This record gives sequence, C-alpha cells and structure tokens, in this order.
Amino acid sequence: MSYPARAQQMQPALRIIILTELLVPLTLLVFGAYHGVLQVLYRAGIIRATSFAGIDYYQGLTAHGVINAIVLTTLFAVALGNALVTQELESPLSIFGAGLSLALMLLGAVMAAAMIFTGHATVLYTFYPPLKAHPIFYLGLALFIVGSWVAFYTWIPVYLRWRKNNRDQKTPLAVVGMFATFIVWQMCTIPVAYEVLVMLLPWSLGWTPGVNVVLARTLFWFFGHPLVYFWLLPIYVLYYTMLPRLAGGKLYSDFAGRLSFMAFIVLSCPLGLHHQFADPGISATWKGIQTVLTLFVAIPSMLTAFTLAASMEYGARQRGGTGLFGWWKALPYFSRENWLFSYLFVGLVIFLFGGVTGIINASYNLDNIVHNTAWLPAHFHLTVGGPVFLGILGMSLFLISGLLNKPVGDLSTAVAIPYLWMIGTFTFSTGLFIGGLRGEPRRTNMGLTYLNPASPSYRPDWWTSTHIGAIGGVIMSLAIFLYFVVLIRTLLAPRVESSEPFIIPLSEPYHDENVRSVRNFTPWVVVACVLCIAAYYMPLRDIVRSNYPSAPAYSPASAAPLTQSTNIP
Ligand code: HAS
Repeated sequence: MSYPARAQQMQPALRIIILTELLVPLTLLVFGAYHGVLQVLYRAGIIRATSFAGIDYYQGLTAHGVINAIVLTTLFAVALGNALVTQELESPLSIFGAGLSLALMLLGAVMAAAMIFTGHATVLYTFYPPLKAHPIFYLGLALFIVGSWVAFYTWIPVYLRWRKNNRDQKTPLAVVGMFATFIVWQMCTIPVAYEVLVMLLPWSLGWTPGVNVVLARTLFWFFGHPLVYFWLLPIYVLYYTMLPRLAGGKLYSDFAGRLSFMAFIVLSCPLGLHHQFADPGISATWKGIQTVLTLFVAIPSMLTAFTLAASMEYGARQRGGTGLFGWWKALPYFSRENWLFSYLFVGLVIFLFGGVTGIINASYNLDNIVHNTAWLPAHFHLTVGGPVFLGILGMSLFLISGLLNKPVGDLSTAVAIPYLWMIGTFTFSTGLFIGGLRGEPRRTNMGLTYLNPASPSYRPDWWTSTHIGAIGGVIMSLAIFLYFVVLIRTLLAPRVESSEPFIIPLSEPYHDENVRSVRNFTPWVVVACVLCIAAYYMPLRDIVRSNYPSAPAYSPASAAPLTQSTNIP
C-alpha cells in the first residue's frame, strides 16, 4: 500500500477548529517561554529578586511547565490528529465532537491559567500534594483532559466506518500513530483523573482533612511517564510519515513504524516508578522491576532511530548522495523548499542525547546521583524541549500556512530557527548536566540564587554551570523570538488563491510489509492492561494498606527557609 496525498477539501469549520488549537497555545507560549528564560536568569543570579513582574519563581515555573508541557503539547496532538484522521480516512469529522473538545480544553486551560497567574495554584506541573491549589485549578485540569478524550472519541466512529469499508486494507500509518498516542493517553489519564477528582479536589474544597501523599505521587507518575510518550508519539508520526519524503525518499520499513507504535501502547504505562526511585513506601523489588520495563521502552525508540537513519539514507541517495558516509551531505539541511526537514532532523539529533541521558536516569543506581539535580531539566530539554518542541513549532507553522493558504514568512529565518534552538539547548543542557553532577539542585530556593556571598547557601563552584545554562537559555529565547517573527509574518502575508485542497504530504513505504500482528490494536491494548496490573497492583496495594498519615498543606512561598534579607545584599 502506498500513501497518496488524499485530495479532498477539509470542512471549513474543522479548519477553524484546528487553527484555534494551534494558535491559542502558541500565543500562550509567549508566557511559557518568558517564564523559562527567567528560570535560568534567577538560577545564575542575574535576576536577584524573589519575584518578577508580580510573579514569583515557583509561580513562573508552574506557568512554564503547565503551558509548555501540558497545554501546548495536548492541543497540538489533538490538532494534528484532527487533520490526519480526516485526511487519511477520507472522511469528515463530527464538528460537534471536535468543537466540544476544543471548548472544554480552552475552558480548562483558562481556568488553570487564571489560578496560576493569580497565585492560587503554585504547585508546578506535577501538582504534588501537599502543595495545594485552588479547586478551580483542579477542575480546569480535569476539563482539559476530558476535552482531549472527546477529540479521540470523535475519531473512533470514523475509523470503525473506514475499517468496515476497507477490510483488506492496512490502516494508514499516520492514523495508527495517532490512535496509539491517544490509547496511551486514555490509559494513563484514568489514574490521574482519580487523583485529581477523588483525592485533590475534595481536599482542596476542605471536604477531606488531607491526602495520602505517597498514593497521590504514585498515581501521578502512573500518568507522568506515559505523558512523555504522549508528547513524543505525535512527533514520531511526523518522523515516520513526513521526514522520509522531506528527505527525498521513502519510509524504509512500514512494519517498523507500526511495531514501534504498538510497542509504545504496551510499554508506556507500567514504569512510572522510575520517577520515584528516591521515594519511601515503595519496595525496591517493584522499583527494580519497573527499571527493567523502562529499559525495554527505549527499544521502540532505537528501532525508530535505525529506521529513520535508513530512510534518510535512501532519500539522500535518491538526491545523488554516495559513499558509506558521504550520503549524509546530500540531505536538505538548509533547504527553503523543504524547510520542515530542518525542524524534524534537528529534533532527532537533539534526541540522541536526550535518549541516552534517559537511559542513565532509568538505571536505578545511577539515578541516585542525578535525581532532583539540575541534570533532570537538562535531560528533559533534550527530549520534550528537543524533538517534541521543534516538531510542534515546525508542524504548527506548516499547518497554519497551509490551512490559511499563506506562504511562510521569511523562509531563511524559518530554516535557521531549529539550528539556533539546538545551539541553545545544547549549551543550556551542558551547563545543567555539569551543575547536576556537582550537586546543583533541580530547583532553586524560591528563585534566590546560590551565588550570593552573603547567603548561607553560597556555592561559588556553581557559577560556571549556572552561567553556561543562562547563555543557553538566552539563545533558546532568541530562537523562540525569531519563530514568533516568522509566525506573525506568515499570518500577515496575503492569501494565495488556489483551488487545490490543502494536504499533508506523507511518505510512501520502501518496504511495504504486511504483518498481521501489527494490524489490530486489541491484542496490544490487552497486553498493556495486563502489564499495568502486574506492575502496579502490588505497589498500590502496599501503599493503600500502609495508611500513611496525611500531610498538612504546604506552600513553597510560606516555607522558604532563606529570607530575602539573608540572600540579597
Ligand atoms: Fe525522561 C525524567 C527516563 C525519554 C521527559 N523525562 C523525565 C522528566 C521529563 C522527561 C519531563 O528513568 C522529568 C519529570 C519530572 O518533572 O520529574 N526518559 C527516560 C527514558 C527515556 C526517556 C529511559 N523523557 C523521555 C522523553 C521525554 C522525557 C521522550 C519527553 C518527550 N526520564 C527518565 C527517568 C526520569 C526521567 C528515569 C526520572 C529521573 C528522576 O530522577 O526523577 C527513553 O524513552 C529514551 C529512549 C530514547 C532513545 C534515543 C533514540 C534516538 C533517536 C534519534 C535518532 C537520530 C537520528 C539522527 C537517526 C534510546 C530516535 C542521526 C543524526 C546524526 C547526526 C548522527
């Protein structure tokens, strides 16, 4: 089977919905990115204040995490799914369903953002108790997640109808990838929905005296690790279905793509305990078992690495590349025509380092050295801040330009942005990796620097690492600034009249294997559920039986051990 560009007009209402799903979080990104650069400036002591523009360190960090890691990623995944499902299954979507999903997500995002910016939800994107937020924050999060479920539920009947009419055809790979993404999402959001609705919301409303903190953290990480694959999988959809064509060739193996997506369904959820290696109340046996499962989840990414390298080699050779390694030179790194290639390719290069450091984190004993240090933000800016963020920026621009029929403003700058971003993230992460290995904490003390000689927590040996991090953060901000310049110029560009429908150009497979075991989601979902029960039943049972006393609510603002006067001359 090949992947022809399906030439049908998208429903006008769906076009507006998708554009809103892309433009709203990109607008919010202004705040998300601004609070990102403030973090590195606080850390390096370049800003010596406990708050900036009325927003304190933890408040800004919460805004940065929630906007960038939850709102932007989820709305993008829904937008991409809406576009690909309707195109690849050649069917309109329910506008009621897609509209309801958007309305719920926007309402939820506004509720959560309002609480963060008014100082009623300074709980970071992990919202661990005993940090306590206003009930509206928890309700907002719940509505936001339900909205994303509704989007998925609108695709299911379309898929089932397509399946019925095309029994002997393989489901288009892009649809397999988007369904895998939302199956993982559906599975992992159930425990966090329980945490939010049954534990945190009643506690926040004053109906219950406290929360079992160990249970809440464990339910959060049941969600929190698959969350990272929910971020990553839409980008893998772009890698498998667009990158080979942008490189000038074909997807090397269709089967590898399908197997990778199915493997993520099975392996994404039963391993969240690797975020809790340092937590008491969970036995070392279960942490060890989930370590092994974590190492397994790297396998579909490695499969992806080899498949994409082979696909790019094929593309490069089609473009005239020769030699054992000489073909690398023939890829369209700076092509204005294929500008999206640079966003996807640079993301892959960054992910090589993000992935390797993930495997270090996953090693139970090595994680003891880096846990809760600056190493962690370095790792995740090379994963969610690398392939995921660049994929979102590039594909959003591609979709906005295509759906509005407007050319991308300033192609040369558009192509340069990912390279600038890569220089920024590599510099930022180098600083934070070094700092982490020298014991620099992941978060600062209420934004107060460790570089003040008057402070009891003065650590001059962290000067170099924090300043390397700050230089990287500033370069990353510059890349985002340039992205907004290109985006605004695209939005302001005159519309190009065209009778051609907008299509997302997808790759054809080079090897078009037809393997039965990856044609049906059901067995993979069943195995995933069994594995989740096997990995979580005993640890959760132990936590519930232990009946830990609930902790009183805690606010980082009220409990900062260092005062402003001790830290700021
Ligand atoms: Fe992670 C913590 C382990 C992947 C995100 N991770 C985090 C946190 C975030 C995050 C946000 O085991 C912090 C959470 C918090 O707030 O506390 N992570 C892993 C492992 C992987 C991994 C084993 N993480 C990700 C991805 C993320 C992400 C993906 C976001 C999208 N992570 C951990 C652990 C922790 C953790 C522990 C907790 C630590 C602690 O102490 O708290 C794996 O999935 C990685 C597998 C990836 C690979 C790389 C494949 C390479 C590819 C590129 C090929 C390139 C090509 C181009 C072809 C094996 C696909 C070649 C070009 C050339 C020029 C050569």
